[in-house]
Amino acid sequence: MSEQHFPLSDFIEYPTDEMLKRAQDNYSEIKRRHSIRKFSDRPVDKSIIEQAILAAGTAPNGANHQPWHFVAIQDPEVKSQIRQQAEAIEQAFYGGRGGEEWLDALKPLGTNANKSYLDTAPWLIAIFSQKRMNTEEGDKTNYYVHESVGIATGFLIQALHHAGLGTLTHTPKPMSFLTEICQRNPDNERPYMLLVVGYPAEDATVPEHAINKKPLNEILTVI
Ligand code: IYR
Repeated sequence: MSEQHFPLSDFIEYPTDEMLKRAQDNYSEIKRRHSIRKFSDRPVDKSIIEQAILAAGTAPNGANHQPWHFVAIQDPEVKSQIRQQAEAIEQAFYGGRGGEEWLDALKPLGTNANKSYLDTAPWLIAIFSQKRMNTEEGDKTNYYVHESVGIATGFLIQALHHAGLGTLTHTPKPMSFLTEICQRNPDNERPYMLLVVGYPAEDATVPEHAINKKPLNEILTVI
């Protein structure tokens, strides 16, 4: 038997010209989002992080199981532990484990194994995906876990940008150290991504390489 359904009372329809204007405004705002690799240590209120996580939690996902968990880290001691572990992994990566092709692809970004922003930025958000969901009726399988958590992460990045903060997606490989540091259950949860959050440092830069986005005719086919 299907559950009760409610009318879609909060959908808003706009006149066509207004709809185009809204789409343009959204594009203008989102195209100002750039990954930040130099953060200010200025504090950011927890309430901003909480609102952004609420937005992430509205993402479409498999069977509405919401297969994610977010750990928002501000404790300097925990951030420092994360930095130490991440840098050890990145040293191996940049020391050759990444392989020539990958390391070559990163050259225009100018990245290296130094991850001082993991200490400097006021917040790190560790995003975990969940294989199964615990309910009163027992354990249930989660579906489309990777897709769901990916979309939620996109929502989170957008929400933080919209609020006026900079972010960096960070995915040291392997990331299992985050499970331990954040004290998450390794049987059910996998670290998906580490998001660095804060104000950009005054001298933060964006590599030219990262500004060039593919034109519409390269990324869109209309049939
Ligand atoms: N995780 C490394 C390497 C890295 C990989 C990709 I793909 C990037 O777009 C950027 C960096 C690091 O954080 O330096």
